Amino acid sequence: MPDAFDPTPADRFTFGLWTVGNPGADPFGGRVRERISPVEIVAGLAKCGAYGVNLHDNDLIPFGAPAAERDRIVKEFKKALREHGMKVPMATTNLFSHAIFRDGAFTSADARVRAFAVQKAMRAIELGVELGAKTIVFWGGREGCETEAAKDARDALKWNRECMNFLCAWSKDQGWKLRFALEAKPNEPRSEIYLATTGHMLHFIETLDHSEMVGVNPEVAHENMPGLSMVHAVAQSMECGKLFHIDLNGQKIGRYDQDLRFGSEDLKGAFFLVRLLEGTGGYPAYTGPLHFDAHAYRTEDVAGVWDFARGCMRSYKILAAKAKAFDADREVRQILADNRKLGASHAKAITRFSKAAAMRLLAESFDAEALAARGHRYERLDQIAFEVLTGVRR
Ligand code: GCO
Ligand code: MN
Ligand code: MN
Repeated sequence: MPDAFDPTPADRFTFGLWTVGNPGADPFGGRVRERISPVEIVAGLAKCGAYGVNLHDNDLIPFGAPAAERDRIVKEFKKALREHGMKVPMATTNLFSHAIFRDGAFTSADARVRAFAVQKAMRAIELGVELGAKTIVFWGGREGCETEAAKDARDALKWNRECMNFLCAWSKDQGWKLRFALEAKPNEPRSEIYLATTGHMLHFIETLDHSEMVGVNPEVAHENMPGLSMVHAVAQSMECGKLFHIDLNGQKIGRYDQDLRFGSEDLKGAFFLVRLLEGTGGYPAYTGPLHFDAHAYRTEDVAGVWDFARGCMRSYKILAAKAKAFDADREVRQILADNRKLGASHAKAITRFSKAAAMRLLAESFDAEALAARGHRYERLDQIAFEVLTGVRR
C-alpha cells in the first residue's frame, strides 16, 4: 500500500549504476545474481520513484570500447533516460579497476599513468556533460600505499593537486559550469589512502587553483569505518559551503566498507544526519541530490535489490519526518532554548577582538564553581530523540 513515505522524483533520490547493479561478488566469492543492465536499472529506479541515476564511465561503457560502440551505448542509454524521465546529476571516473592503476591514478609514481588517468577523467567528464551531469565526483580508490617506503606522501599530494588543477582549468576552458566533489576514504582497497577523511579533503581543496569549483562528497561508511562522525564531517562541509554531493549508506564501525542500505546501521547517526540535511534543527537545508552509494546484501536475488532500493529511500523519508517531529517538540525546543539563554549577556564578549574587549575580558571575574554546577539536560534530550525514533513519542 502506498503511503507518505513512498519516494517520488521530487525527493531527489539517486543511485549509482554500480550500486543497484552490484551482483554481489566479494573478495571471497563470485557474483550471486545476474547483473542488471543499465537500461533495466533506469526503468527499475524510475518505477521505485527515484529522481536519477549516476555512473562511472565504465559502468556504462566497457574500458577501451571503440568510439562507435561508445556512441551506440550512450544513445540507447539516453533513450531509456528520456522514456523514464530519469536524470544523471552526477558522473565519475573509474580510476581503480584496471591494473594500470595498481599504484594509483593521480598519485601513481609513473607520470605516464598520471597522464592517462587525467585523459580518462576528461573522457568521463565529457560523457557526464553529454548526459546532463552537473557534478563530477572523484574517488581516488587506488591513491594510496601499502608501504611508506614507496613514495613520499608530499609527492603524492603534489601530483594529485596537479591533476585536479589541470582538470579544473580544462573544464572551465570548455565553458562548462561543473562542480567537482572529492570523496575521502581512509583505506580499502589500499592499506592507506591519501586524504583519508572529509576534513583532509576540505584542506586540500583550499590549495587548488580553482578551489571555488571543488567541494566534497562525504560518505557515511567512509567516515564511520574509522569511527568518525559523519554528522560532523557533513556539518563542517555545509558550514563552509562545500557539500556538493553526498553518499548515503550504512556501516558498522571498524569493519570493511560495507555500503549497507541507508538507515540499516547506526539509527541515531542516520537520524541526526538527515536532521542536518533537512535543516529542521536550524540552518538552511541541503538541496542537492540525495545519492545512495550502497548495495543489497549478498543474500539477495534481483527482487531483493529493489527491496533494498525502496528501503534506502523510505528510510530517509521516515527519518526526515522524525527529524521534523523532534524539532517541533515543545520540550526539545525548551531545553535547547534554555541552554542557549545561559550567559546571553556574555555572547558578545569574545565574538570580536579589540584591545578594549581584551581588557574587559581580563578584568572579568568568573564564578567557575557556580558555572560548573549546572547540568544541561542532554540525557533527557537524547531520550526524547530515542522515543521519537521508536514511535513511542509523536
Ligand atoms: C567505494 C566508493 C565508491 C565511490 C564511487 C564514486 O568505497 O567503493 O564509495 O563507491 O563512491 O566510485 O566515485
Ligand atoms: Mn563506500
Ligand atoms: Mn562512495
